[in-house]
Amino acid sequence: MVIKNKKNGPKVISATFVRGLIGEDKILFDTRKQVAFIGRSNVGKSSVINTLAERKSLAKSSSMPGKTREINFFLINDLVYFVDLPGYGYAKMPPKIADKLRKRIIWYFSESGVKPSHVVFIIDSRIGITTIDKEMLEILENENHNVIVVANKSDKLSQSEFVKNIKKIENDLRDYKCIKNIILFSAKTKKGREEVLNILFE
Ligand SMILES: Nc1nc2c(ncn2[C@@H]2O[C@H](COP(=O)(O)OP(=O)(O)OP(=O)(O)O)[C@@H](O)[C@H]2O)c(=O)[nH]1
Ligand SMILES: [Mg+2]
Repeated sequence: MVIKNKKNGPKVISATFVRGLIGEDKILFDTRKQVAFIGRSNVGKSSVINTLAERKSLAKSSSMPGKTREINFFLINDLVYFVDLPGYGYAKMPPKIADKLRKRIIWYFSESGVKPSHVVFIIDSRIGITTIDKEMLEILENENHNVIVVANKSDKLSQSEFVKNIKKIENDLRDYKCIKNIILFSAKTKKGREEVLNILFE
């Protein structure tokens, strides 16, 4: 059930942790749609989920990169699953573990049989699009996913970085047909929250 509050957009009434998968399991699959959250380690995937759901620690976040290792399913309003994926691209992670997590992410997108209604692709708005982000975007592009780019941590941008960084991000992403929206976001200040929820629940 989605209750639309005219002023604040869709309202999250219930949010619960359902299950953590490690890939190769049976995927959680029912008639409800799934929204996947993907991005480099530490960009704030878990924090963005908490902000969207208005819950402090539904998804576990940490200042140490590499926090989320399983594919965690959260049920929102008994209607849609938010799927918190492990991060990729953390240089200090032992290569064996990094490889396992990368395979886990690709398993979700390419082998699990799920076609998420939206993929929320999260970047750090100070850092922008990296080489490894582009590799991941290629996979999403080839499989025709419906991607929303969320440029998180915008509260950390200085005035001068603001315009410059947005322009650079838009320019770097201009050739990806799978990208439907680019939204400046802050899990800290909740900037962009209504905009993202409106797209996910439309
Ligand atoms: N200032 C600021 N800090 C943020 C924001 N979003 C996340 N953080 C911080 O960034 C760190 C990483 O956040 P997580 O949500 O754990 O990041 P993640 O992408 O889930 O990380 P992994 O699970 O390791 O891939 C934490 O210390 C958060 O408090 C934001 O919008 N603004
Ligand atoms: Mg996480």
